[in-house]
Amino acid sequence: MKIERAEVIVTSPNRNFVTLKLTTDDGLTGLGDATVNGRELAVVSYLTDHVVPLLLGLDAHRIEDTWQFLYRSAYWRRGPITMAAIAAVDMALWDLKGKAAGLPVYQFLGGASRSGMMAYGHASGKELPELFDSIREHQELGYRSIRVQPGVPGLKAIYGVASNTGLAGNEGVRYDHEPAQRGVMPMLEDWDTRAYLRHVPTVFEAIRAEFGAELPLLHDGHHRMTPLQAAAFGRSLEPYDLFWLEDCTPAENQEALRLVRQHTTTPLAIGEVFNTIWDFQALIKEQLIDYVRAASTHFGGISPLKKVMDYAAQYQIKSGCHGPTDISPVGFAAQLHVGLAIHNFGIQEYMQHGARTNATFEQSMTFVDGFLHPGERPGLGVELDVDEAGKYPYVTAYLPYNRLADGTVHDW
Ligand code: CS2
Ligand code: MG
Repeated sequence: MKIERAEVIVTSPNRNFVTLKLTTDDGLTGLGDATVNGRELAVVSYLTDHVVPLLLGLDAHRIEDTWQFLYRSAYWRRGPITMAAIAAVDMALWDLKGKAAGLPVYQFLGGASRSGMMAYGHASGKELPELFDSIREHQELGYRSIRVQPGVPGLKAIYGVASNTGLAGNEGVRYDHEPAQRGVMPMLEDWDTRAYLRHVPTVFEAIRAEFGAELPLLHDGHHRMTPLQAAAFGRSLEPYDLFWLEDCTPAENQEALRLVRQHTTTPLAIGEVFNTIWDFQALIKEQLIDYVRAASTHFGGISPLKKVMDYAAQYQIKSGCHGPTDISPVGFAAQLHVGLAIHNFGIQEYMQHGARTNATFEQSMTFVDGFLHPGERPGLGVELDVDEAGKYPYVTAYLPYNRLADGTVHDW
């Protein structure tokens, strides 16, 4: 099974996606996701100019060897662009191996450890009534766990709080234009950490009063706090029993988590912006987090994702893979196969793709009663309709950013 053709396909059905398609000499095709939100064309160049020429003629069965070759031979290690490009190759090779053997990928990772994976959806709203409606909408869709992002009095626009209402509004693409906005400049939002820290606990108190003690609730701090602020925030949320607090501090400084950890028992999740197992080294070894947020697409693919989750398992740390709409259906399927197989699965984020995206990427994945399953189709279980993809050329789109009242750029 030799790689005969490698194509990089860019499509923007509801948002931009970069997909690698490998074809072997026996006519099998494998897909990999290389989407880096807001920097898509950099990965296209990395793949087209520097990876595709190296792949032609290689034995498609040699997944680990190909991964090590791409990682080590480049000399320049890590980083989102490099690791997304390697991820796409890794996923496509797993897809091919599955198709060649007639087995879904999870069977190569140890087989199923469960019958389905609990997913969480994103509820948001500027005011409480809108937020409660959003939580109910998600419950009606089957979600049993909910991430909550409320508005903050005095702030106009906050990342993670959807600006339009109705989950199925605009062709089911409410999530697809949020967070990345189509346009040539990132959208400007505002931020005030003290107002946020005062307000959010009152929101969780109201949610517990309305929805009861049982519903698992999550919250994303989006790297905005200092260690001291995060420690106090985690403590103020303890009465509301969160499933997790995500990205409380910018975690490139892993030491910050030691301080946060000493002061709060609110579970912590980190790692959607990480690219390698090394980024998690201190966080896992010192048990500074409870959930690993890596995504197959930004972490070098299925092979390293399985490795980091196995490492985390030794410390009772669980998976909580990043699953926003900027992970394409291919990347999403890849991590569902890992999640089904590992023993230490925790939860899977699941924002839903828009209708045009689902028509472009045909998927075997299912979401029933709040539980995800990758399906039984050989390989990853995703096929790309190339004609459909060709209808939607790349559109410039950027994530937003924010500034404080005095104009200083802040973490968003
Ligand atoms: C978010 C994402 O899903 C999440 O937890 O943090 O919306 C993230 O900001 C985007 O995927 C960035 O591309
Ligand atoms: Mg996040």
